[in-house]
Amino acid sequence: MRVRRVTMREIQMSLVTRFETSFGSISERHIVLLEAEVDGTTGWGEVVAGETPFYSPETIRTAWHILRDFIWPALKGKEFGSASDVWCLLARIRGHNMAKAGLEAAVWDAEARCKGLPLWKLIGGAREEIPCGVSIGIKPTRDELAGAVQRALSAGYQRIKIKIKPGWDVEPVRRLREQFPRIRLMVDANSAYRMQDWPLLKQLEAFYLMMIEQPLGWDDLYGHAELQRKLETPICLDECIHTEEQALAAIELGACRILNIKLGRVGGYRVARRIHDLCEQRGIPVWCGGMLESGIGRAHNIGLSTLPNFSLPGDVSASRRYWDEDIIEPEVEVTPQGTIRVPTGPGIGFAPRLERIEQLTVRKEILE
Ligand code: OSB
Ligand code: MG
Repeated sequence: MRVRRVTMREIQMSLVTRFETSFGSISERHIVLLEAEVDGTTGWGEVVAGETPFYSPETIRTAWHILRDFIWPALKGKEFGSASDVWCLLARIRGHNMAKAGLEAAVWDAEARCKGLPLWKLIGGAREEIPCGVSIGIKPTRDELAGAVQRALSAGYQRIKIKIKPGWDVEPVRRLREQFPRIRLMVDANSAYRMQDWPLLKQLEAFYLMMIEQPLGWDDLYGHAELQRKLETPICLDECIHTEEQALAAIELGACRILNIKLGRVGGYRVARRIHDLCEQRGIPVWCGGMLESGIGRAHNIGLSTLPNFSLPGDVSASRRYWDEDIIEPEVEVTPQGTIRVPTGPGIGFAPRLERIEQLTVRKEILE
């Protein structure tokens, strides 16, 4: 295989509802899409970096720069056997996992299309339907939060995650537990707490949460290990895990009992699968995180979620939760049972709507 050409596009899309986390609030997304021509086939990938470096160090602009000035030169003209080799060709470039993952994913899509296979089968997926959860942002009031939870439950979603931050934690969770005593509920702090806040996190244990996601620093494995020893509730790591080695360290240290895997954060399918396999061997359940992706990134998340150890509902939700109109055909839909049926067509199994993508494009560059 050889990548002949990559079209980079930055598109702009408005979220249906403003999304607030402990690190910021967003209503307009800028997303980098990659269209890769691999031999005679086209594959699509999405760079999940945000507009700001508040979730991770990468941004859409650093990704653009690294793709154009380093990733493309490392890949251009190179012959390789499978999409799984892309990671090795990029090994000299340290970090920038989201930029790498976007292109790797596009090559996987192309390889699967070329072989006439669904991408999820090519990566070894084993599930025809995936369980879905929702991630609900910080709301102005507890009533609005309860309303959003009720709507998600009515739509069928199997588990509810709410974002927390200091000042928006114990009381909103208490309120939800009063109204919804039996739902599968969890919280995500996006690194908003310090070790000395542990008594407050301990108070959350009264509400039998499925897990607490990333309470401490984005690179603080040791702190999470110390905190996990004080808590009965499983800690789930997100921001902390960028490599297979960090996943191993987290497990060995006891820094988490559950892992959130995001393709972008770990640099693509190759590493995501290795972390998945490691967790499976160690009895650590995983689930697929989300980054407010467009349909392209979401389609990849659906594929990844078919691997056997993705046993917990992920943040993989329907197109309409994010966008009035998505950029793929058909849109992603969630069944009343809170699942997504995995598509059976080749590649990601959804068709990019090129005309709509062009309309939304604010920047474009062709690498060849
Ligand atoms: O921490 O999982 C996170 C969105 C942007 C950045 C980080 C996170 C999130 C979400 C949204 O929780 C998940 C989704 O795409 O629905
Ligand atoms: Mg998270």
